[in-house]
Amino acid sequence: MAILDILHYPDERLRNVARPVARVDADIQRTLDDMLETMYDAQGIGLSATQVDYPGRVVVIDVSEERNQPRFLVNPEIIHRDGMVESQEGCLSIPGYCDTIERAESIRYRALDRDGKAFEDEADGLLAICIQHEIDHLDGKLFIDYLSPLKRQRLHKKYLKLSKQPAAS
Ligand code: GNR
Ligand code: NI
Repeated sequence: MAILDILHYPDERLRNVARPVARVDADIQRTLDDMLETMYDAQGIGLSATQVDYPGRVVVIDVSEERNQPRFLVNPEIIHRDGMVESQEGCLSIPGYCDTIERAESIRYRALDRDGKAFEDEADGLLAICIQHEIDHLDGKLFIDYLSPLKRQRLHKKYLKLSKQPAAS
């Protein structure tokens, strides 16, 4: 396993749209395992392929307190949304910023698991939020895209400046 580099806003590669995975083979499984290790290392509850500059539609999630319930979603799709909730979000690709946006409260989704087996399930609470956040990443979308233009512009300036400074050690 390996810890991968996580891209930081405003890296343009965060805007790439990921391609569907044709087959869950050993290469994809290794990527999923590396992403899981990277997510645990960064103390996130989810991580998308886009954030580690991998071109396929894959996501890892663990919303458990104990950090022992990993979920692997390949080609995830939301097939139904219900309700609306305010969601306080942060993102490993936008370190140090969090804000409140609206998300669907509960979802029905389908995906392939780590063995390439198709499944369908329902989610609510933090898991539903996280799945929506990660699928957005696969579509090149960030949670700050839902904020007002004024807030986004302020954020963009701040993170552009940060990105031009030498990395902290
Ligand atoms: O670790 C994360 N926490 C989080 C909190 C509220 C809503 C979404 C998230 S996902 C985030 C990890 C991340 O950036 N995944 O893309
Ligand atoms: Ni994120």
